[in-house]
Amino acid sequence: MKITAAKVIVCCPGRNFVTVKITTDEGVYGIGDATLNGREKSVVSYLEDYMLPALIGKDPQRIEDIWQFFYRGAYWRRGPVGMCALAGIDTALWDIKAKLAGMPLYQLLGGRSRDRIMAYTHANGKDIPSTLDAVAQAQEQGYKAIRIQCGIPGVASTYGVAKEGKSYEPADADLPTESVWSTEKYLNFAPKLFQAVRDQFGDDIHLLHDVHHRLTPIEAARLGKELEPYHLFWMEDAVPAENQEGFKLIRQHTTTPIAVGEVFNSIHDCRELMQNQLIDYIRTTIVHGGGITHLRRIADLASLFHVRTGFHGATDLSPVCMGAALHFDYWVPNFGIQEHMPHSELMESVFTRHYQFEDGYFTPGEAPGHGVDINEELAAKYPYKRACLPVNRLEDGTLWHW
Ligand code: KDG
Ligand code: MG
Repeated sequence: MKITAAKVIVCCPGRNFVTVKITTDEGVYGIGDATLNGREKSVVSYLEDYMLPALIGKDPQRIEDIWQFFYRGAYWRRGPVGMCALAGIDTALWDIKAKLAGMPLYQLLGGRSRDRIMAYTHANGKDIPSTLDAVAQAQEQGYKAIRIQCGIPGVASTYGVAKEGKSYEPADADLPTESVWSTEKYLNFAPKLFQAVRDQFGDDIHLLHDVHHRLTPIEAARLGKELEPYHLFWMEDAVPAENQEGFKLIRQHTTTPIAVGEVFNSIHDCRELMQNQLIDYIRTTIVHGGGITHLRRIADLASLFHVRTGFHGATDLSPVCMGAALHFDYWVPNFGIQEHMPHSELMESVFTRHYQFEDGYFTPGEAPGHGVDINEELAAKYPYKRACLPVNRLEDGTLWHW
């Protein structure tokens, strides 16, 4: 069996998505997500200029060998662009293999380890009352786990808070816009927010929170400690993870569970955090982590250290990634939770899916493969439109982490 064609489909049905499509001489094809938010075209070039030409003629059933060919063979390994490109190919190959086997992908991975997949969604508002309304709305939709983000009094714009009447989408401008950050105002405010949520909704709901890399380790330690009474499911990305020693300091001070890794792209980014038991949830998902082949290794390593998966699932990960992730979640023994930010109706007309949501939980569907397809004719009507993520400055103008 041979790969006869491999191409990239770029479309923007409300936001940019990069999809790899691989076709075989037996007519079976597979697709994979290779979207890297705000840097989509770099991945397209990596794929079109270097990887896809080398795929033609290869046996699509040799997923492992193809993965090693592109990983070891790149010489300059790892990195977000290369690993996203590799993920697009790897996911498409798993899709092909599962279709050839006539099985849903989760069966090929080893069968399901659970009946349904718990997902969390986002609730955000410009102030505490509107955030509480958003939590109530998410609960009405069935979610049992909710990520809470809120505007900070005295700070003009805050990460995770949607513009009036719109759903949250950070890559919203042709060139990066600037937002403002105040650690002091945030740290003073965050416990009040969670107090208000627990007061209104009680203990029978999982609460999550994303700090989006903005604190230093000792500040994160303070936040984790002050949020302990509200029993968070997790505190996410409290610090930038380049300095992994910092996680020791956080761990020494708080029992609030720690999630990290949506910007990681390799097992080497999280190995020491896991081995030292400094984290509880690993966020790296299929599109950013080199595909299913590499995520299996990350999840297996994690399982040795009581670390569970909590896959990133923002809207910049296409429905193709979501579909593949849900098959993975259904199988992986050390599953924790799956993030879900709903894609728009338009996005879901371009990408058709078999996964289903009911009462706070997903199932991946029984179609052979990962169950997500792309309507290429429709996709062609929505061409790429550059959109960048913002940058962040402290109140005195210092450039900070976004
Ligand atoms: O592209 C950036 C987004 O994916 C990110 O800001 C979303 O942090 C995020 C999350 O936890 O969903
Ligand atoms: Mg995050």
